[in-house]
Amino acid sequence: MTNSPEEGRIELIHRYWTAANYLAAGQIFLQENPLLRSPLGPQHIKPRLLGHWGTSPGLNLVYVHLNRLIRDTDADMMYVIGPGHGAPAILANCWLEGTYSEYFADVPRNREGMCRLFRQFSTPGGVPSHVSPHCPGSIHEGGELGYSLAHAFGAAFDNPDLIVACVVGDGEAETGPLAGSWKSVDFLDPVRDGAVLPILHLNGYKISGPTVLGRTPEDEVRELFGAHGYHVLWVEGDDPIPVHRRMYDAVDEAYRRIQDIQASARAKGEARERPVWPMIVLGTPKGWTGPKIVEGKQVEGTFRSHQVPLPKAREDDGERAQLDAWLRSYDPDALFDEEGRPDPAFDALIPEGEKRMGANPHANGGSRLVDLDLPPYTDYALEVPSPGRVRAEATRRLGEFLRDVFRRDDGSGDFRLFCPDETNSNRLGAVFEATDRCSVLPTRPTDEDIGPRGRVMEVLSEHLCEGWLEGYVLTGRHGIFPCYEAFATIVDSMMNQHAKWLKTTLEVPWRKRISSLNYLLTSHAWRQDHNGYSHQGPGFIDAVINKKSSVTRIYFPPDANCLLSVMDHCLRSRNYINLVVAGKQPELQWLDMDSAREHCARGASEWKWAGNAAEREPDLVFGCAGDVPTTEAVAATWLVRHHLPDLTVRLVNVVDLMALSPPAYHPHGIDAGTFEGLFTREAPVIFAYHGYPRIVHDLVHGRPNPSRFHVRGYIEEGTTTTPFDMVVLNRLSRFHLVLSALDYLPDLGAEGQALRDYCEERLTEHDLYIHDHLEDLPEIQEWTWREP
Ligand SMILES: Cc1ncc(C[n+]2csc(CCOP(=O)(O)OP(=O)(O)O)c2C)c(N)n1
Ligand SMILES: [Mg+2]
Repeated sequence: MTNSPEEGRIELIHRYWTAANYLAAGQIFLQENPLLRSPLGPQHIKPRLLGHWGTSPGLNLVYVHLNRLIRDTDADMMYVIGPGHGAPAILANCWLEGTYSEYFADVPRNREGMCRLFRQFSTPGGVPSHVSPHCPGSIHEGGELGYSLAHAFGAAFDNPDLIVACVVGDGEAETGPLAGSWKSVDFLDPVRDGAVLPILHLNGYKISGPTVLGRTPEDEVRELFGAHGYHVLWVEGDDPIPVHRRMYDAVDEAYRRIQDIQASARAKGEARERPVWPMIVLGTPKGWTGPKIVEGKQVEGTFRSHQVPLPKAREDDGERAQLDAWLRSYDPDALFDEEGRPDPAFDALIPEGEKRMGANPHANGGSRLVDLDLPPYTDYALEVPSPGRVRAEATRRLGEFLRDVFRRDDGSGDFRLFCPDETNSNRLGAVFEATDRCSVLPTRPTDEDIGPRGRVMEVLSEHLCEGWLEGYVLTGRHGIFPCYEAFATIVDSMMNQHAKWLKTTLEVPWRKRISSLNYLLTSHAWRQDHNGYSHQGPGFIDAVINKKSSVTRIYFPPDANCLLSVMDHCLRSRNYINLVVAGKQPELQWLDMDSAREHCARGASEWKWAGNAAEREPDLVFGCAGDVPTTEAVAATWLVRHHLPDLTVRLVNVVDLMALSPPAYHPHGIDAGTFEGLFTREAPVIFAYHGYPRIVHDLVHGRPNPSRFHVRGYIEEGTTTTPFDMVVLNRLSRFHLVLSALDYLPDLGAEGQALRDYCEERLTEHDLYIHDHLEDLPEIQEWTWREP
């Protein structure tokens, strides 16, 4: 049963909404005269009219009704806005509730502050047009549509008392990631987690056309969401007061249903049956209360209200008069006092302190962040008595470390692993000794390691893994995303948006640093033994490289001990996107733990045991980054030393890819002296690289004589073939590296020619052998390092 609100309360809600609508419109149009105390002139209107009106009235409506609910129930609520282009609405509400002026003292809650609020919106030196990090209470800018619901669920995980209200645009609902996000509810444990209240904003339109759900019959929309596991509360209309009444009841009922689900599950310690969570469908006109007709065309209630409904208001007298009439229709004198302060009656709808959605601490996640309790990674050290003699699966070792991160959880529950169904395949399965895969759906006896309390979030959607993890870290927790390397590019764009968010937060002083977004790219291009060409693609590295250097780090640990050292570092770091690329297959191990730690701290170093140039300037340098390329480069070093003992050769391994770049481009770039100490000024450098080769050329631009760098990497050759054939097909094999070296060294006469012939013969032999025996030559499979 809901209590029918008193009419006075509905009236107050309506007036508050009206004030927010006025403030939203004011931000889009006005630079002066914020309260319309004089007739509107062209000089009061901004020269460039930018922003989005259409979605704003709906976002305002939701905001005031959530405020009312918080006032009545003391609920802890966050507001995630899918149509983030509706920032004028959110900024208006933050200003009304006072949080805006607390964060930005130069925008006080009076006439002067209102003028600043208007003038700064979408103007140089001002604030962006979307719900960016500058906006109090935001964890989601909503610029690129599709991720709101995933972020909302990520925020709700492990926050049992939090309700995340999430507006989903009906246009946004057409995106793949959003359409795939509804199932998140099957991973939400009502005992342990908070709740998400999705609000589908069915305003019928996107930028210039109708939306699919906007033209779908109501019963089908209800069935669709019913099947996803939601109880739909339908609020529709274009007459404000009846809509307010319905919305008032709907948020009450949604809250009551959330409380019931949680109370009953928490009393029993588990959800005995699949909970049916509430959601609201809000069907109100796009651009509601705005201009009805402009130049003979209907604007209110259509796509034409999406951006600026009166684009010529400054120069065109008719449009300006229409703007004047529109803004005055809200009657600002009745909403704000002489000094421009909001009517004190509104205080009855503003939640207290941190209960205001603009001040919710979860939305400034760094303010709640607690360091992860990590076991000493050195306890997981792999015994490496001498370099290049034992083989091990690096990720399996890491899995044991991660298992114990879960085990050390003292109940605070702030670490999760997000993975598209590949935890075992990526050889991280040890984590299942400590926790389950998470699911609240029924299980079968044949299932393994699955339950509602699991901390491994396995869902076959890279978008969801990414979106949940982002929401989780943005609200002050920690996580890791192991992913098949080739399929990380699915979330390329999401990573891009997160990088922009992180970069921007550095410009917002009150935003506290959050934990880093940690990717482990494994099952990588070189060892896709089962899957072949479709699974071979190192492109995600290139995507990360191009992001702002202040927020990106890229690591290629060559073996298990280096992987442990790197991952420990990443899990302690703040505000970065950390990309760690490491294979899962048995590979040669190079460094004991002490050497690994030192090597990783340097970012790049000479492996003196491999070369013979310790005290001399080398004639030739082999560089390498990535586990498989490292093996080839070490083997190439051996070949050169064995066949050309008079030549001096050095091997340099790079763990921290950005070490290669000049420090001006990336803070991890090693200084010129160290760079030359490794790679010399003159010697040819044959570089074996894990990904697309051009990247290394790009990174060493600005280093001495960059044209002496000759890079071998993945050149889009591949199929289901042997591991060594992969490096042969891509011309990265030890033999190709040696051949390349011979091309760039001075003529070595008969000795050089003999080595060239030897390498070519080995390549021919390889080709014949694998076609005959369907596996690599024993001397390749069993190759280990020994003194040349
Ligand atoms: C992924 C993506 N594609 C395209 C756009 C461009 N765009 C901005 S707003 C918008 C329409 C959004 O419609 P809807 O979600 O219904 O929001 P409304 O403004 O109607 O509330 C589009 C297509 C975008 N921001 N993101
Ligand atoms: Mg819409």
